Amino acid sequence: MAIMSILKYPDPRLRLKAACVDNVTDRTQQLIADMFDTMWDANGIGLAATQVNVHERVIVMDLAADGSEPRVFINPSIKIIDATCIPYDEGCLSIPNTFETVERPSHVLISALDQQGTPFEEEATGLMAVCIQHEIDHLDGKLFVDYLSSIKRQRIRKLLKKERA
Ligand code: GNR
Ligand code: NI
Repeated sequence: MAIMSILKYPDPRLRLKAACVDNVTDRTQQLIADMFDTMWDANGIGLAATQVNVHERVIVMDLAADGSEPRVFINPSIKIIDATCIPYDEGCLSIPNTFETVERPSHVLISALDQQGTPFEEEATGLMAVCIQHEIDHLDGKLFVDYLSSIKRQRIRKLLKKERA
């Protein structure tokens, strides 16, 4: 069990593009275990490896946030099934104390490898659809604040800077 430290906006390492996982190894399993510990410790519902400064395409998720629904997505991709956007008040463990409304497609088909490296597909709506899009964005170096106006983004950046100082 290891709790990793979570990079905080505007750390430039959050902008790196994560590489595909070629082989799911013991090292991948260790990373996944540590990511779950880190996510649950921080009371998050999802975590992308990018946020713990590992630039590989690995996501963990537990929409219940209590250990009851652990999910792993390796090399995830999505296809949009319904492009109708739904608004959701998003937060991010890399952007503490900040919630803003973001609109994303409401229904997606996820393709990924599971923890054993076996491919699977799954349809997602609601919070699951929001969360997988938020996490895949992390793997591509993108943050939810990128969808806001630059004025709002600037304000968030200054507030976080002040809180940390
Ligand atoms: O814990 C989290 N909650 C959340 C709420 C609304 C939309 C997305 C999320 S993901 C976030 C954890 C996180 O930062 N994952 O990258
Ligand atoms: Ni996030």
